Amino acid sequence: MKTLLRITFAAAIGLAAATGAYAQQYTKGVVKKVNLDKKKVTIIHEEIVNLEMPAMTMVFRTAEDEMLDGMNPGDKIEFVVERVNGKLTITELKE
Ligand SMILES: [Cu+2]
Repeated sequence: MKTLLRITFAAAIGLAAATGAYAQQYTKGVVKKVNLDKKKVTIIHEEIVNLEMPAMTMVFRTAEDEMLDGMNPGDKIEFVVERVNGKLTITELKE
């Protein structure tokens, strides 16, 4: 019983670590255009590893409106993008 508990605990830790690494996968990009009305930002991004997407220029939504306030064309950013309700959304941002 004790051994089984230990194995389950180790598996839980391993899963948490893997999930954390996935969520923190930052992608580099340069802001091209910010649309405050539509709450969207156009970014020239490098490869997005967690989405298996090659480098390109495209439009994203942001999880929080405040993220757009600090963005200006030409800004070099690092961001985490995930699929939220089927839409590619920036969930973490570093400037
Ligand atoms: Cu893209």
